[in-house]
Amino acid sequence: MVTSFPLLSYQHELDTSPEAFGELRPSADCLGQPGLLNQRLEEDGYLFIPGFFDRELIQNARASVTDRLAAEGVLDPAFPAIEGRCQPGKALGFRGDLAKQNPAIDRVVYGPELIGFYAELFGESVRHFDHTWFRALSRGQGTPPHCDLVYMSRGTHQLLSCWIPYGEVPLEIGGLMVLEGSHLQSERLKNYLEVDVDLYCENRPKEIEKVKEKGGWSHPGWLTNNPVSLREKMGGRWLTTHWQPGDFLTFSMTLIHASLDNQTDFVRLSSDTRYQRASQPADPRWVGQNVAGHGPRAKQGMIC
Ligand SMILES: O=C(O)CCC(=O)C(=O)O
Ligand SMILES: [Fe+2]
Repeated sequence: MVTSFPLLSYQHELDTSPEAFGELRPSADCLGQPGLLNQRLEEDGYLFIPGFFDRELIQNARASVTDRLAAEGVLDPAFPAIEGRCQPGKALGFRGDLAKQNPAIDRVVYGPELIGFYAELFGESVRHFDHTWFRALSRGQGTPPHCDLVYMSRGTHQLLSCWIPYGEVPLEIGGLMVLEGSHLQSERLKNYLEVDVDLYCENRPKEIEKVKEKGGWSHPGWLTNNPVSLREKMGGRWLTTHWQPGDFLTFSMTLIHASLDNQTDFVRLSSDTRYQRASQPADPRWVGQNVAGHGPRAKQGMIC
């Protein structure tokens, strides 16, 4: 992929040479062929399905969010809200609230198209987590490299994340990227993949204070803040794409991923949601009407 400007991820300039950076492999041609889809998922650790959703569904969901942001006064009133232009200096970030009581987002993430996709992939009925992660990232913001397992490992590990952009996300607005082949390096990442951010050591007073009493995490969850040196160590390329409304990416719990930084005044809107086989146990932190999440009910002590 040729870029005419430096790409940043967590403020590090990415090496965009062909050995270090490339395009996600599309798998839309495998839809309707679960055997092939599963084979791809095993090989790549992800499935990138461009143009999966009807654009109108995505546009409705985007409008529901940009209307809320406009009402908050976060967007520049000189432009239509749907454009999502931020007022300079207004930082956004993790905004799970934007997906709450939001039927237009629910329609996308738990609607028949995506649930049907997972039912076919899993070969049985599907359960999704009851929490919808939602992000509204503004200039300078991005996500450092991590695997999702450290946040959701108390049920089946045959769980898949789904990342959906709400609107076009060119490289300078900064969408998701995955580290090629990293799902095949779990042995090397063993210590990291065993982390559960809500577990603390009962025999370490500092951890009791930090996690149980103050509600913090035993580990930041990130593998590192530096996507450039991580890639040099692990090998593979950082893979991403110029995202279009209608695209989605689903990936496994042990695939390292991160995002490009937003270098514009347009807000980057995306959801991430989780799906598994209904017959397998689900991480109790993410099930129910009022999920425990990473809150006080999720904290668990153990003797280390
Ligand atoms: O949207 C992002 O920046 C990060 C998303 C992510 O980590 C995920 O989908 O699991
Ligand atoms: Fe993630």
